Amino acid sequence: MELREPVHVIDSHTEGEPTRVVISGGPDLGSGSIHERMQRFCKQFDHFRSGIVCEPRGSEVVVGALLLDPVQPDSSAAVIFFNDVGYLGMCGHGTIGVLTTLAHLGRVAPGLHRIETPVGTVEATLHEDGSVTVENVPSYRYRTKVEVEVPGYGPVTGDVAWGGNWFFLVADPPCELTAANRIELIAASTSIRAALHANGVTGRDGAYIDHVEFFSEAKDQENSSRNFVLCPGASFDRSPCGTGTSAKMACLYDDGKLAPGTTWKQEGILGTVFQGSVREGSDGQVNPSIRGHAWVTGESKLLFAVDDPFSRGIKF
Ligand code: PYC
Repeated sequence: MELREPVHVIDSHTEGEPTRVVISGGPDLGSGSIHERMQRFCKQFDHFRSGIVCEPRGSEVVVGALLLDPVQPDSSAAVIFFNDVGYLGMCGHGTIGVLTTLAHLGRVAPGLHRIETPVGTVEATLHEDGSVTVENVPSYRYRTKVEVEVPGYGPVTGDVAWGGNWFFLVADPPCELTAANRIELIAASTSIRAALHANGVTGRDGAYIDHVEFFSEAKDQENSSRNFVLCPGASFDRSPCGTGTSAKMACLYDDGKLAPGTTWKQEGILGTVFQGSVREGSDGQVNPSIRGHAWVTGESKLLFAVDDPFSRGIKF
């Protein structure tokens, strides 16, 4: 069997949501800013993205993270996040997974680290107990109480907010937020996303809103709220979603319901929790932080035979 160069990956999960970090064997994206290198990745090596995260080597749940050399000498890493349908600006659970993976490899020690992403450099602290706090990119609410007519569901109202990705946040879910209801929740959130698109509801500068987030009361009284997050494509976040929690906290801050420094405990669909808080930023934005825990689950060499019809992944 003739093989292409193997790809060394380390898998982890952050509060239930998987991250696959590409350690070696990735495409040569040349030099330049992380944003420029992401453009090259999309245009010339998209088959690499799909081959790493899609079936048969991955699944729609997996978020990939391509490790690159950072531009700034004081950064610990640069990273491009991707999934089964495309690329993510930032990824909270993924950043926790990346730092945990780098610690597993012995490349970072507990302390503060700077990680470059296509939407800005984030700081992340690896704590002695193995948990990670991510100081996410500045986040803000862009539009409040937007009503959209959703075929089969009627009018749905939500806020549009940025937390490193674009979110539509809905406080009135169609059913109880439980993993058992995931099929119904995916159907409803996918219909909302399509209706936003059909009605021209976007993020700033016409950006496509690719995440939809439902909220309800927390199941555990210790926590502040529970969510369900539809990710780009048809997968849902098994974790409480770092960028989604950031978008939520930006809205709460805007409503005067979350004071800077107060802990917000966001429970996800599996009952796992991200602890968040905000610091006041400029122009009404907030600087959010989220803390969670990742666990390494595997270390593998992905093989690609030259005649494998699915070396670019299966496209459904
Ligand atoms: O944790 O920010 C996040 C995230 C985005 C998509 C999946 N997880």
